[in-house]
Amino acid sequence: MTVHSFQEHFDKKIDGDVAIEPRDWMPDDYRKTLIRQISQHAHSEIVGMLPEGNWISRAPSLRRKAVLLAKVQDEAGHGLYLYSAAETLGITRDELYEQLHSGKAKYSSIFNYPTLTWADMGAIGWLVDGAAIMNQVPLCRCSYGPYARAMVRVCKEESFHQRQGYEIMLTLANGAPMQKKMAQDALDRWWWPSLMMFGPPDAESGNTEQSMRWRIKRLTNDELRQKFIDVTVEQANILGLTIPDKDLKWNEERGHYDSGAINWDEFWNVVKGNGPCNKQRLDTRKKAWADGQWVRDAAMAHAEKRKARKATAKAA
Ligand code: FAQ
Repeated sequence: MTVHSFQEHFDKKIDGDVAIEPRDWMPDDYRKTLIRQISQHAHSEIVGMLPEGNWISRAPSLRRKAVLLAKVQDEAGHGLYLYSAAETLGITRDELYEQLHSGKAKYSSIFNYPTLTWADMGAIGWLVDGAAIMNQVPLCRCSYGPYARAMVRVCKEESFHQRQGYEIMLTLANGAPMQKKMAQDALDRWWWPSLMMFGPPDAESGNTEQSMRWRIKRLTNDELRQKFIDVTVEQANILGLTIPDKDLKWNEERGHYDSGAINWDEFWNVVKGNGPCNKQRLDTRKKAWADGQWVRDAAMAHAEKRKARKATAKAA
């Protein structure tokens, strides 16, 4: 088969919605785009454990602590599925970690904001997991098989996360005036960064057009952001909380909410590493990696010893 016919075969599969699997031929740029997106996604799950991990020891009850602990563990699991999916494309786990630790690889902007009160656990579950689900449900139909399959399980778990967050918000919003104030304050701080999670506006998104053609992305950044706004406004109404956007208004003609302008300077500043917690988050990940060196050394020593013992037994 010539490269030309490999390409034709690949295009046919994409057009026919047949999944591309690790051993199939694929264009270099398709592989590169997938490694970039899946690894950014994996790093986001792992770094995303930090803002919530910060509150495990301060959860207001044993029940809340157990639920939060389980949620944060789930995020670690998501990171591991996603690193495994990226590895099927020919990159090693060590290379992926190196890219994160050196600052070469991106992770979601949202995790560079601080978690100041318990209500932030509610806001993250409700808004951040809510936005993640909105983005990830279409990824269950991504053209690359291992990524699409990982997303199915991730989305199921994210739904539980979203509900636990919403339930925290509901409890606070129906609690004492001070609790309701805390919930509103968390919404005020997390609303705009959550909208930024979907990425830059379509006109400025360098990857969307090609990723849509390859059926990696099924909806554009702006389409997903709009869907998220439309469902979340209704949820805020039920909570009796106010979305911090004075331009938010139902548009009968469009059948969608119109919303105010997003501060894209803030977004790019965070993406470039200058958000409130970028340095702290990366330092924590690098320290965790360095602190785990003895575990990796011990595992390697154990494996070497077993190998040597097996070789001796075979020779005897
Ligand atoms: N933050 O051309 P586009 C979660 C970058 S998981 C930082 O539009 P694309 C679970 C982008 O990489 C959250 N960087 O890019 C959880 C590109 O730069 P590059 C993560 C961003 O890939 C919940 C440049 O800007 N989810 O939350 C961001 O077509 C709670 C231009 O952008 C995923 O990763 C951003 N927000 O679309 C965990 C989902 N947005 O690489 C713990 C999978 C864009 O060219 C607790 N990823 N950039 O140098 C995607 O769907 C896509 O990659 C997008 C971006 C939509 C994020």
